[in-house]
Amino acid sequence: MDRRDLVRSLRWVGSRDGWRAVRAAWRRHRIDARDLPGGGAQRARVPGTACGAEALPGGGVVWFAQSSLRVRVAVGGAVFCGWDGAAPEPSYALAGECPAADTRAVLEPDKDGWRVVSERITVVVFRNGAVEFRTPGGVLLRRELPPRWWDGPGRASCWVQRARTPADAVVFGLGGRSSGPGLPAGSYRLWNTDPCAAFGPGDDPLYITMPVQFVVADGGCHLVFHDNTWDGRVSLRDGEEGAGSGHDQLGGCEVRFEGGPLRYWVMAGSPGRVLGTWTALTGRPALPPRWALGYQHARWGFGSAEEVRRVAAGYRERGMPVSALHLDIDHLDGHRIFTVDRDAFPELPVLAAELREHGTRLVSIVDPAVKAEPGLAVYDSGTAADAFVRDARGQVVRGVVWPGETVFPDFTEPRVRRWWGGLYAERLQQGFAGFWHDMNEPTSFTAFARYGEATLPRSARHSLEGRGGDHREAHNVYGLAMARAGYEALRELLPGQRPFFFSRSGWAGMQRYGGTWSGDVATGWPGLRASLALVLGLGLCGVPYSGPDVGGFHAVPSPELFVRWWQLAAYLPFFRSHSAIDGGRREPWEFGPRAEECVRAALAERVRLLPYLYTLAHLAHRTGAPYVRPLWWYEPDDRRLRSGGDAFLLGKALLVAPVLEQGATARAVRLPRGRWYDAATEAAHHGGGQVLLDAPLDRTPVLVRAGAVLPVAAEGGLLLEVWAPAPGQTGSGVVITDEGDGWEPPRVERFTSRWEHGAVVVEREGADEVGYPVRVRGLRPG
Ligand code: NBV
Repeated sequence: MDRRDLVRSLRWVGSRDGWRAVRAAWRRHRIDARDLPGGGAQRARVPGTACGAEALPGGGVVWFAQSSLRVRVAVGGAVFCGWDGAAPEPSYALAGECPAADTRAVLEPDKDGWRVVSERITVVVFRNGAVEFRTPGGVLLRRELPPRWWDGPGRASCWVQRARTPADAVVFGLGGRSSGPGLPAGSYRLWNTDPCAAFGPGDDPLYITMPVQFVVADGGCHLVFHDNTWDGRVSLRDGEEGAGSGHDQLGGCEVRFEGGPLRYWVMAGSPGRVLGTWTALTGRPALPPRWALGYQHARWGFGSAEEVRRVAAGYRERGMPVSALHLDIDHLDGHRIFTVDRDAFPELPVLAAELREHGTRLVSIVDPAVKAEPGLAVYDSGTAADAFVRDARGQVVRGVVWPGETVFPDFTEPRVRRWWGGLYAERLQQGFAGFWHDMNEPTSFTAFARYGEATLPRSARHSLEGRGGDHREAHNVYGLAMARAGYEALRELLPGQRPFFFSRSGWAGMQRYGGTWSGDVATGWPGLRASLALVLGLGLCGVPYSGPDVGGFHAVPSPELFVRWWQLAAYLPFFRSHSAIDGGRREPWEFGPRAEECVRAALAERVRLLPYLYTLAHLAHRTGAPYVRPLWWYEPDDRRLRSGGDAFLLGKALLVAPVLEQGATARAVRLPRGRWYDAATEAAHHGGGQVLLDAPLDRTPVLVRAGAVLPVAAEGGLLLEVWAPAPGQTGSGVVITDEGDGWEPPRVERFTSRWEHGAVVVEREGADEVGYPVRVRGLRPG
């Protein structure tokens, strides 16, 4: 803690809630010391030598002197490995029932032990318990050393497993990490954490952690997911290329958990295939309603309905469309959830209806903590429903959050999810159309770190779907289970509409219920860079809908920084400006006429690209492919593309090279192969190398892939923008349209582009007519 933080803490501790937080932290400390006795100092157990094997559907089980390993290939290609009898279920990550075994895969003896050959992965189990995963061509994807187990506090079985990956491998993912997208060597904790301050690159862990590693190497890509919700750590080590032979050349990773099963899934193939398999297993990303792809404006501290009206009118007068305004905790009565401060926000439904007439929806923040106040309807009904987390002695656990002393619903109990879900009816009556889950790591304030973390006691009891367990197991899925409660309720309350949720915390599978956002990213150029790392990394974990607080959370950005942040976010799925109560305003006109002009241009481009973004939303929902893709997505074997993380592909057609540096008016970017056109000048660039692009303040460099067929909004509807294929080449594009909401199957149209007699021709697959006006671009000579 630096001196400034200390002074801030002391000031805070001097406040009423501060003293409450000291008390709560002390309580938490005492409960854990009482209910979680320390672990025994024991020798670690290892599997020992293999003594036999048995073939079972999809693979088999190998018996070791002191353990067993089940290998099971599932239909769809994912390989499950479970040590010590661990099965794939129950699991918070899996979308539904575990996929059936692929009976074509069988366990057979091998010179080193046993192997299971499947379509995309060959698994070799060695007699000492090491396990290798190879491509069908025999290239090593990862080699795991025999695991080790020992007893931890409260008799939890801790374990560690080391793995080797090719020296050129780069690891992405692990949830929302600020230092990526390619994760540098180091140790990453798996424990969802509110940093309780604005964060920048390298601050770790953050709100969403996931034991999901997306590994990209020359020899192939794979995703490994350790299905374990406990506190853990992944340590990454760089490979030392050329430093010797054999395993010296391999990079490495160590996974350790403080409890829970040693079970994991491995899937391999092209990046698209891997994410397809991953989201088939854990759920396809929820399809947002179309309005959720428009620009949205939030602020902690609107303070009154009048201020909301003023901001909305400001955008309207300037012809800048806002699809949603987000109300933060200041619209609640004393920060109590599911209430309204009726003095400051009288007649919220009227405000909502008024805004709606202009195409703007209202989104509500929802925190999980309930003020412990008898007489408060939510507290009383929750108490009657026995909804709140208790300690090992049966006392309801109390913490401190915005409303003061609070209690926490146990979302891991189906009955509690139903009770909680019913509360959203009140929000709908107030006129809200979407939901913003915050503080659900869960966060309960702590005064000083030495009294423990800003969350519930680790010994607090949870239902865990009736199995029973403590917070060490439930913590990381608290936000995920809260999202499930809200999403399932909305499906019932408004069956004809697609729910719109985004959640600060979550875990593997959270995409089933909605998206997320950066959380409190620090205002500053490093924060801008971290915003992009988060979106790219989360996309590779199956969570494609996210975006940062435009302008950063806690301070006033310079006009230049605001413009650059806005320009980046205009190409990200969730496009929302937001600021803390003391972070100033984010209305574009607050930053001067030049900034306003630049922002207006970026917003106009966002609106123009909406049909394309909407198609990408549908594609993400159908295949798991994120809208925002790393540059190596189509060429994962190109090492130079793997090392850059400051530019990205938006779908297949666009390459966005945002300006992330102060004062820059040009920037370099390494292009994937093929021909690319500058979207602004139509100048052609040859891919495979580095190019320098102009980036004056009013423009983000964007390139378009030759041959792309891009749906864009034009007066009177949709237009196909067709970018000339490279000579002798063809191109393609897909357009997915629907009503913008609801559950009717969309219309999917595929187009191809090619040269014919010196002209660019576009055709719709399976139809005689293209069906849309076409504009050909990229014909500029040179
Ligand atoms: O609800 C207030 C804020 C919210 O504006 C922000 O987006 C969240 O990330 N919230 C955190 C709680 C307070 C943070 C200091």
